[in-house]
Amino acid sequence: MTTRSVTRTTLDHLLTEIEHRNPAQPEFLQAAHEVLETLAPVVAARPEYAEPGLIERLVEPERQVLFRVPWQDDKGRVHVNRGFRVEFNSALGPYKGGLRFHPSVNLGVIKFLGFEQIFKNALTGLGIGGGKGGSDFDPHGRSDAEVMRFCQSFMTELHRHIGEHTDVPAGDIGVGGREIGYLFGQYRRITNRWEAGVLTGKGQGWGGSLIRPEATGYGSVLFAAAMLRERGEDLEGQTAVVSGSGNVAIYTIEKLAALGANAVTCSDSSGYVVDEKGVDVELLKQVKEVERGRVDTYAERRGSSARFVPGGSVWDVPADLALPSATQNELDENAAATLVRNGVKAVSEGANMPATPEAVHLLQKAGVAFGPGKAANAGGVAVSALEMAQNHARTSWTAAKVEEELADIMNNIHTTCHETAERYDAPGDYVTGANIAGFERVADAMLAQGVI
Ligand code: NDP
Ligand code: 2IT
Repeated sequence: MTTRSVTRTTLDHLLTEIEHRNPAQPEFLQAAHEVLETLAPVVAARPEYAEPGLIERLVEPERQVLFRVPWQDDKGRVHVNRGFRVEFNSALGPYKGGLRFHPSVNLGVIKFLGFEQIFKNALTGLGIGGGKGGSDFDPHGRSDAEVMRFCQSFMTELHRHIGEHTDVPAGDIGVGGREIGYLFGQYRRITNRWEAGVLTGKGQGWGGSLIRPEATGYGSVLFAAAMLRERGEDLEGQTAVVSGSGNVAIYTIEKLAALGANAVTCSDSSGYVVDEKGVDVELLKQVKEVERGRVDTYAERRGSSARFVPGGSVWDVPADLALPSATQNELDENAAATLVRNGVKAVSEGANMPATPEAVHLLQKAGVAFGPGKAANAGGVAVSALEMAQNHARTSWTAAKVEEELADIMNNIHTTCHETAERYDAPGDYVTGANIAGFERVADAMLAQGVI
């Protein structure tokens, strides 16, 4: 047997062990499989990575915090939600990653997101470890006062576990500027400290960075542009299908338009909108960010160019590019086959793990340029780290400076993934490139810091 096949067998055993230890956590197991399955070449080439216990430590969070979050609605009724913070790996810096408020949140979902975050944050080249948190609280239809009381109760427990040098949460699904404001207020009140760097995604004027709201979507488009450049193409004149209509989707659509491409869809959990003229991002912002409405309202107001399709799959709409920007496993094998049939050239994952493993395989086999989330959507957390740097220096940078840094970081991530894939005999395979490059950086730090 070759070294690589011995390594493969060892990794397979490890995966079986991980399955036994983490029953009923399908999303975490999916994420662990996806990473470990690509590591054989690097573990075979670098014997230090085969050291007993290294990968076992990597798949086990350093700390997991689970807590009760009681709160009262506007009628005085008491609700009890669950709060989570998984502090996965701090070899490269304080735990860093968002908070998700969505009814589907459970420990397995937070562990999958935290695990992905380790490698994503490593790829940015900045000093941030990996973590993730959230709650099964559903903010849809809740008043501002209810969201505030929930956030205050959540932070009343979370504050014990976070800090600018320890763990720095930010937003994710269901957590945006409003929630970060309420969370920061409660942290400040309880601790009696102005500790700006404890949360990122703060408002402008009280420690937030310019371009943080835009960063994930802009970065995902820049990653798509870099993949196209590699193939001698650019974004000019390309059409795109985008899913979601939240933070990532909105700024993905905005950047596509700015670079000469045209997003013809957006969606939410009720259905999708096709807009032949291209999505009007200002109208979408008004409906979603100001009024907290739904995409069917966008279609009603937009006039004859747009129609709302209840349910259905946004991936049925033909386009040159696909940028899934809603949630995990939203793009399955059937959807991937439809995209390929319709001639898609590149897929850039704005969301975390939106494509299923079968979909990724099919797209790659068909020669589609595929940018995995841990590379393509790293712009958000990268600008969060730049927000931390600004907070630490008690300064704030211009939008132009932050955008320039973001573009550099996204191009560097693209180059790193591309070159790493070539180095390990997988040219054009950004999944392998991202996993190995992220792994090398974290594993080297863990080995240097001893068995902890
Ligand atoms: P938002 O809450 O702003 O928007 C989420 C969007 O996705 C909404 O349109 C929502 O529709 C839709 N959606 C969420 N869950 C589901 C579901 N189960 N089925 C169908 N649609 C769904 O979140 P973000 O835009 O911030 O996050 C989107 C994705 O990007 C997530 O995967 C997140 O982890 C990832 N991400 C976010 C970053 C950030 O900086 N915010 C950074 C990197 C990645 P509805 O309102 O109907 O639920
Ligand atoms: O998935 C992600 O990278 C985020 N939700 C952003 C995390 C952050 O700390 O900005």
